Amino acid sequence: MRSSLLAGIFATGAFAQSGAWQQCGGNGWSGPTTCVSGHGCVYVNDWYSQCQPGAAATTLQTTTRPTTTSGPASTTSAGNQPSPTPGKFRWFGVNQSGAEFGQNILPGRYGTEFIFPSPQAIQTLISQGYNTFRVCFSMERLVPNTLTSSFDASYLKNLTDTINYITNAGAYAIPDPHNYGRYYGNIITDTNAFKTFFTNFARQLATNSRVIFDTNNEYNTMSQDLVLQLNQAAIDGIRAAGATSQYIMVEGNQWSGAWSWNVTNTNLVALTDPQDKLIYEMHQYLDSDSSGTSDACVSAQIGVQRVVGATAWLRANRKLGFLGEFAGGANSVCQSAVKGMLDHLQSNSDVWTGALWWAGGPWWGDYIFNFEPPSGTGYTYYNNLLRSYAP
Ligand SMILES: *[C@@H]1O[C@H](CO)[C@@H](O)[C@H](O)[C@H]1NC(C)=O
Ligand SMILES: *[C@@H]1O[C@H](CO)[C@@H](O)[C@H](O)[C@H]1NC(C)=O
Ligand SMILES: CC(=O)N[C@H]1CO[C@H](CO)[C@@H](O)[C@@H]1O
Repeated sequence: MRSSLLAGIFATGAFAQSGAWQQCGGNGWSGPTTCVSGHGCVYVNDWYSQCQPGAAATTLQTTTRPTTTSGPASTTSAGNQPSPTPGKFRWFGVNQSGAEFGQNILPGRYGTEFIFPSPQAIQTLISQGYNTFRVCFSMERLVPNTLTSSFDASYLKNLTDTINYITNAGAYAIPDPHNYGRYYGNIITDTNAFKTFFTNFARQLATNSRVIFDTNNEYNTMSQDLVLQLNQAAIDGIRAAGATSQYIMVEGNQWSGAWSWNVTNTNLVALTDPQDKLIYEMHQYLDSDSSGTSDACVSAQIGVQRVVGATAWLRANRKLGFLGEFAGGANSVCQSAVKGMLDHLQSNSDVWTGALWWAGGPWWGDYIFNFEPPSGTGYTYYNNLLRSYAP
């Protein structure tokens, strides 16, 4: 599976040094084991060492884990934030799509326009080691009348059944209002109503400590200040429900892209949480426009290149991040790019708490990133690689 990466390195000459972010060691690696000036070869896992800027210039053994530290120094976490295990994610898994499908037909019919994730598929993924599932849903189906009105009991039950299935199995569930900061297509501007929605919703899940809240999927093309206010309203609403043990994922404007986070979403540093349990959820795809609509990746290095700015932002601002959506096509360039990105995130696990593949779910069919076992394109191509990052 690393054939293209090997070919790429050999093209530069067998005795050359590896470049920034390139591989420099690992089980079975026979390429260069030293790095270009200013970079050190850092052990990531038994199969992969990487040239990272500023790291002590060392050549590590390729097969055994060094007894010295493998992860970066832990410099950022504070308060109630998860204590990081160097080189390990806390949350790693798959988006579960289905209940938000058919967004143009509301409320739509169960089994026709939308569906809930399959417990059997989730169980298979848990048995592969994945421990986190983001369960997408539609706010219009949950509260059909207004943001502050009562829930559709049947949709709520199906959603909470899915969440409870996941958490009873010992994994984490992230209920995701897949609404892009909108309700029936209109940008949500009533922050009080948004807060009330979250108070009502969080009350349903307040005692489940394996739930992680997500304020909304991919705010975009809206006021940056409004994104700040909506996230803050959601945080305040969740805490007002007495849901105080759970982490809350906040998302940014412009589809929450990691590649532009340090330019677009810097105002979100001002979000506050009395429980100090905020996680900045970003998304990143590796095609030319980062939209995740093509199975072609820009290059084998694009994964790392698109997230390093976010890593620096998180560290500089003493925040924690989570890559809530990522994917790549079933080809060797994307595989190298995905691997490089995940290795980077994992080796910066003092600020990156985990990542989720986009996406599993019963209705993806021949979708380029389908992670539904047993035969989804993404699952068959990427499961062996991805499960090596499971906590
Ligand atoms: C909930 O799921 C049941 C099947 O378990 C289905 O009959 C029902 O229509 C669903 N309702 C909604 C609103 O999803
Ligand atoms: C933002 O991040 C990108 C890469 O993700 C980086 O190229 C750029 O220099 C960063 N810009 C700032 C202002 O930090
Ligand atoms: C990048 C990507 O695949 N995004 C999709 C997420 O799922 C929603 C609906 O489930 C789609 O509308 C997005 O295009």
